[in-house]
Amino acid sequence: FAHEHGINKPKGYNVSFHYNPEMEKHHFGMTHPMKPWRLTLTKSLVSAYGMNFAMDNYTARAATYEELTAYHASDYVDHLATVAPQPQPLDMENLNPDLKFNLGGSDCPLFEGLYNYCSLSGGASLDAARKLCANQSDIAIAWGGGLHHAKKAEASGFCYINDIVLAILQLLRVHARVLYIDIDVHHGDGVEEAFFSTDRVMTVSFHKYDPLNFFPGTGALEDNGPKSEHNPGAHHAINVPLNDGITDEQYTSLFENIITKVIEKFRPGAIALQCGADSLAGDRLGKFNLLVQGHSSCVEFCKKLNLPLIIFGGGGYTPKNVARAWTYETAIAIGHQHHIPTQIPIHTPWRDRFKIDTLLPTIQQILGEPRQNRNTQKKLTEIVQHVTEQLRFVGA
Ligand code: TV1
Ligand code: CA
Ligand code: ZN
Repeated sequence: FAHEHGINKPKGYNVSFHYNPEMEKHHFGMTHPMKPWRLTLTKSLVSAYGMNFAMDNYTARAATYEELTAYHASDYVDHLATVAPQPQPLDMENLNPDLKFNLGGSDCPLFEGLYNYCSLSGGASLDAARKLCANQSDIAIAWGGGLHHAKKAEASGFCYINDIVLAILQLLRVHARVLYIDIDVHHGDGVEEAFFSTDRVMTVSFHKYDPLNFFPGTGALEDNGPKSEHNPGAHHAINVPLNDGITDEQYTSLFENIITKVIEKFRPGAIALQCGADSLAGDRLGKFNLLVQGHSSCVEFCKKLNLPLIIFGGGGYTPKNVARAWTYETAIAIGHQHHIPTQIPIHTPWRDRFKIDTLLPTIQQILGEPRQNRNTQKKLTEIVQHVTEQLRFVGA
């Protein structure tokens, strides 16, 4: 397609795409919501649109032990490398009474090739970060990354290795300040925790917040980093707690409003954007009303800031919707979004999996009836106000 329409790689603007087809061969278990196969579907749609002609494509390598232990505890990584997979399925809640490093429960099962899966995800995000550091990419994309819940010495919420933290540590070698933005429907707790005590990383997560009923239960509006004013990390964690049913219009306005103010005060040298697609309408776990348009407007907005940008995947549990969003966001990165046909190309492998043949389905096409919107304008205004007040403590 790109060939026919003469919209090949523009000189002077580089997007790199970091991906390893080995990743999707791994399985968390039959009924587990995390399906690495969504990466195959995404890659196949990106290719069907001919977008690979407009980017530098890299087959990501596996991260080394030394790279993984740049953040993670070595006894945890050792354990990950040696634990034997359990017989599948093990899909009932925590059948294993003794979860070493929180491994082997239903959320973070021990599956065949687990260590390989983790190091490939980490390797792709590290490669992406290094391309940005070397000024060889303006935007680097790693859809296999974005595993924001992993802790230093613990697996959590489908995440084992925190590829985002590893990538940001690379960016910090070159940039004085890095801004982390997280549009996954879940709170980016692992990344927030890793950089809790530094003023060199500001974390901003937008998420559904319902501490008793929605994972991980953290990320209240008032949680803005260490409570001690002597800790440099104070005021450097921004949380945007939301309720079910938020619309494109509300989300986009909130995002642009908050990120504009954050950029003004924090003045980052680079941006790391986690694009979890479970914030889309029709997700198996998420209950927002976001369309691909609203979700991807966040990517478009970040691109316009003209800072080195690394883009990760993350959650996303309805594979056809994940593939649509991440394909459209790839198009935004390379500047093709207004030139590609919205009809899914006829030769796309697994085209029937998309059910509806458009890249940009309406809320009616996805859900029939939208979910009830439980976000009042009053609450959203309050959020912006609180964030603005926090930012008064940030910057020179
Ligand atoms: C096996 C089989 C595991 C079916 C897990 C949904 C399953 C979930 C399953 C599930 C599920 C969660 C918790 C409960 C804490 C547990 C990639 C007290 C239908 C970034 C991680 C969500 C989200 C974890 C990851 C959450 C990400 N929700 N079916 N598990 N325990 N865990 O609530 O942010 O998207 O749901
Ligand atoms: Ca989030
Ligand atoms: Zn999520």
